[in-house]
Amino acid sequence: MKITAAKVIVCCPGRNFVTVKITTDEGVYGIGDATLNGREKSVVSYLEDYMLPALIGKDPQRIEDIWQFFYRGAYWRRGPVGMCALAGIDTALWDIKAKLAGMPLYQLLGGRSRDRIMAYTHANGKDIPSTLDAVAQAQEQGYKAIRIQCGIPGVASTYGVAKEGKSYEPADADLPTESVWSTEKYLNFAPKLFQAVRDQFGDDIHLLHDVHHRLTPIEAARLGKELEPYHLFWMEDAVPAENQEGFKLIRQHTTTPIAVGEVFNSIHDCRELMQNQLIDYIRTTIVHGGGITHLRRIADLASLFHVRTGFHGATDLSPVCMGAALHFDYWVPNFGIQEHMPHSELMESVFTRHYQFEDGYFTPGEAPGHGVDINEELAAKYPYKRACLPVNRLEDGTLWHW
Ligand code: CS2
Ligand code: MG
Repeated sequence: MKITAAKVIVCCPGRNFVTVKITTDEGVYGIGDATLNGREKSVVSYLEDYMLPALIGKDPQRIEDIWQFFYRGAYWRRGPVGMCALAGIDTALWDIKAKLAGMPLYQLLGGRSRDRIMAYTHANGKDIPSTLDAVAQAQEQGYKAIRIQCGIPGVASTYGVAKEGKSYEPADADLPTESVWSTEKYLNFAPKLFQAVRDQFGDDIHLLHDVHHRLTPIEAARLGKELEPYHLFWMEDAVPAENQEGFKLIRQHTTTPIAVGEVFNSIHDCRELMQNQLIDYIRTTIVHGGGITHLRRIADLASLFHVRTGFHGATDLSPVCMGAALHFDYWVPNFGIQEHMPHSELMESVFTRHYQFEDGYFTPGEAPGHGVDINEELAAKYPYKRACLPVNRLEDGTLWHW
């Protein structure tokens, strides 16, 4: 069996997506997500100029060998662009293999380990009352787990809060916009926010929160400690994860569970944090982590240290990644939770999917492969439009972590 064609489909039905499509001489094709928010065209070039031409003629069934060809063979290994490009190819090859086997991808991975997949969604508002309204809406939609983000009094805008009347999309301008941040105001405010949520919604609902890389380890330790009475499901990305030693300081001070890893792209980024049990959930997902082949290795390593998966699932990860992720979630023994920021109707119109949401849980569907496809004709109607993520400054003008 041979790969006869491989291409990249870039489209922008409300936001940019990069999709890899690989076709074989037996007419079976597979697709994979290769979207890297704000850096899409870098991945397109990496694929079109250096990877896809080398795929032609290869046996698509040799997933592992192809993975190693593009990892070990790259010389300049790892990094978000290369691993995202590799993820697109790898996911497409797993899609092909499952279609050839006539089974849904989760069966190929080892069958399902659960009956359904718990998801969490986002609730955000400019202030506590509007955030509480958003939590109520998410509950009405059936979610049992909800991420809470809120505007901070005295801070013009903050991460995770949608602009008035819009759904949340961080890559919101051709070039980076600038936002302002105050750690002091945030740390003084956050416990009040979660007190209000628990007061109104009680103890049963799972609450999550994304700090989005903005604290130092001792500040994260303070936050985790002060949020303990509200028993969060997790506190995410409390500090930038380059300094993994810093997580020891957080761990010494708080029992609030810790999630990290959506910006990681290889097992080597995750290893120290997991083997030292400094985190509880690993967020690295299929599109940014080198595909299904590599995520299986990350999940297996995680399972040795009580770490569970908590796949990143923002709207800048396409429905193709969501579909593949749900098959992975259905199988993986150390599953934690799946993020779900719903794609818009327009985005979903370009991608057909088999995964289903019901009462707070997903099932991946029984179609052969990962069950997601792209309507190329429709995709062509929405050409790429550059959009960059914001940058962030402290109130004194210091460029900070966004
Ligand atoms: C966020 C993401 O969903 C999350 O946890 O961290 O929305 C993140 O900001 C975007 O994926 C960046 O493109
Ligand atoms: Mg996050």
